[in-house]
Amino acid sequence: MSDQKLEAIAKALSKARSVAILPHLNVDGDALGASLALALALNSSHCQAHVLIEEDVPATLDFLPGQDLIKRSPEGRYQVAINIDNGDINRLGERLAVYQNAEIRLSVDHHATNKMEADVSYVDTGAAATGEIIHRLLTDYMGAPITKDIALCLYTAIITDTGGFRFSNTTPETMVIAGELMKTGIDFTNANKKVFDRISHAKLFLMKQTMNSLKLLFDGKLAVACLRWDDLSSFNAKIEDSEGLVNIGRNLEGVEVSLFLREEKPGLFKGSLRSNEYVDVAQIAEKFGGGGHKRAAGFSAEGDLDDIVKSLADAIKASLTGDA
Ligand SMILES: [Mn+2]
Repeated sequence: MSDQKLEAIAKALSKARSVAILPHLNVDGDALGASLALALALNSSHCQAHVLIEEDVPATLDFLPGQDLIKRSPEGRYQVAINIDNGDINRLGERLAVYQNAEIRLSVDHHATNKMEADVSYVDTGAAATGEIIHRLLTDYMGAPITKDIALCLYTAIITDTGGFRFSNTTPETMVIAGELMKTGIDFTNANKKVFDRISHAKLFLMKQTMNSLKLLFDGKLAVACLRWDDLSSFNAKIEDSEGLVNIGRNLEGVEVSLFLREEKPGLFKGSLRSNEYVDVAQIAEKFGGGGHKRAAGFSAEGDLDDIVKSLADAIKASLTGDA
């Protein structure tokens, strides 16, 4: 089945001489893997494509190929800019100008809460990862060969967003694509080890702090945990070191919703929400100015931790009892 928007995106990319690829702030494996796969494919043809990010590449993703195509600042003006795995213009950070100054603005994403403005915006909420959409774009619409390097990037994108093919967003199509990628001979065990298993010393410390802070509310249906600024700064922890800590609460028996708050700067919190079976956490995150997926979402909040937890808990209580 052909999609007109993907066709238009493929056409614009095929004609472009320079492309800025813009994943969301604090890149994860899907955002960076999908971006690098596209960059590798475009650079192997006619075009100069850069992946622009503002932070360091997380150590968990340092094995991804194509990192010479990552730039910290734009090199001139780009003809085409493409937003990747991001539904919120604020998550372009300082790269917003690059996006707005491009002649053509494209967007490819899978977040249900996507609000990006673009000349062509393609959102497929049924795709487990943006990497799946990029795979479809490259193979079905651009006729680009999936090299081993591109395959490793896309495989990493998919395992990141499906938790290693375990989350409910995993589809038969996800497995078919992953199978195709494996056929190229990628070292998938290493990718899984780097993304899921290896932990830094800082992360071990943060895991302990998270467990110490964990509280249960509403008959154990809501787990709340937080990391304070002092915890994060005392161990020189990077943002990636707190990735996945929301799952400590989510995985506890009886828990439906896990709320994890990380104090990024004094008084400024980044919130993560996960649910197990029935609560739509994207709706809750949206009430607090964030967004995401039904079972995984995020938001930012400023102020006193107790107040923030209280207002979140009230909103979550309503959806736990069905009074939302
Ligand atoms: Mn994603």
